[in-house]
Amino acid sequence: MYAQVIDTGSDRVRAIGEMPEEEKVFMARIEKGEKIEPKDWMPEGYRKTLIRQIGQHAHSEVVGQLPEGNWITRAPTLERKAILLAKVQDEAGHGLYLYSAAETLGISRDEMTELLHAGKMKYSSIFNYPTLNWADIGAVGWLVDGAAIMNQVALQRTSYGPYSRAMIRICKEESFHQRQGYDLLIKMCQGSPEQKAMAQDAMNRFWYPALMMFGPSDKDSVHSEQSMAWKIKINTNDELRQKFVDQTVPQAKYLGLTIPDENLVWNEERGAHDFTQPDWNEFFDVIAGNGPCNKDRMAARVNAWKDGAWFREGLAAYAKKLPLRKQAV
Ligand code: FAQ
Repeated sequence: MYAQVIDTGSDRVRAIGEMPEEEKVFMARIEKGEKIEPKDWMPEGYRKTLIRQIGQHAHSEVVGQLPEGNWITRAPTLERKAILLAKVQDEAGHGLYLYSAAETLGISRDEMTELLHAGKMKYSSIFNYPTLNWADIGAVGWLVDGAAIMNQVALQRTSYGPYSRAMIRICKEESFHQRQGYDLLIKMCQGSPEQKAMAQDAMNRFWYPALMMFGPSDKDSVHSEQSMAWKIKINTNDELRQKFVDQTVPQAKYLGLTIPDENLVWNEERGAHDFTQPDWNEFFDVIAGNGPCNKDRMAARVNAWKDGAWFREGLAAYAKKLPLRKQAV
């Protein structure tokens, strides 16, 4: 169902000697750390890879509103409700920055939405897992936003200007998201034994899906080599996953939560934690459309798109009328 239709043509990294002159100039700019802007010459594979990655990221932000939106009406206090509402609205905003960045590459937001709805573009695997208890909202902020930021901080230095600038703004907001999730879990972990048990249950269910957010292990990553040569990606999937584990272990300890991995241990020699990899069969199954919530998530998005048609049509009709009215005046 989720076959890759945005053919990036980027499977093979070419040597500089094999490149036409304009591509050599492009690669020299990338090497120097210059930003590539929308009107600059770029290889077709670079453009398509960006549309695939930025579009997928935009879809993730929008679909990512659903698991949290599920708890807005059931937030335990007015303050928590206001925080959650603000966070969910931020995710919509992040989607908009990212759709706008992708639009500079020659694809419209409508086209990307249609590709998503047709199962021809992806969104992050994580949002196919349900939020079953209130502590899950803490886990989404702490672990899911935490994993997202770990990747996005590096993406601020990505080579495509509009993407890099969107990332700078998004990272500022995501850091608030992560802190609110951690704060929520501190309160629950210092609360009643039942609340602590809810937090541990959330940790148990979100740990491995959070690790999966960084993508398959490097040996199975299709795009990393070319994307890193183009500085679209700055780190490999495994590098970021390792950094995330190393950052999260002391935070879990402070909360008094146990990470559900018996093999998690500090490796003095490597200066990093050894840990159990997620179940990669589950990951590939989820991104193939068979996760616990894939069907619900897509149904919710398709229905929202249909329900909003009258509003989009109204805006388009108004935009058409405006210059005519101005002319008449
Ligand atoms: N889920 O060759 P690679 C957030 C696919 S934002 C689904 O390694 P790549 C905010 C990949 O597309 C979270 N599919 O791919 C928030 C490819 O398939 P394709 C989103 C995945 O692109 C928080 C295939 O596997 N962040 O959470 C996933 O070089 C809380 C092979 O993989 C971004 O999108 C996955 N996890 O590296 C919102 C960041 N991983 O396309 C609400 C930008 C891999 O050939 C609440 N994206 N695949 O059919 C990236 O950095 C990269 O795209 C990676 C994957 C690192 C995700």
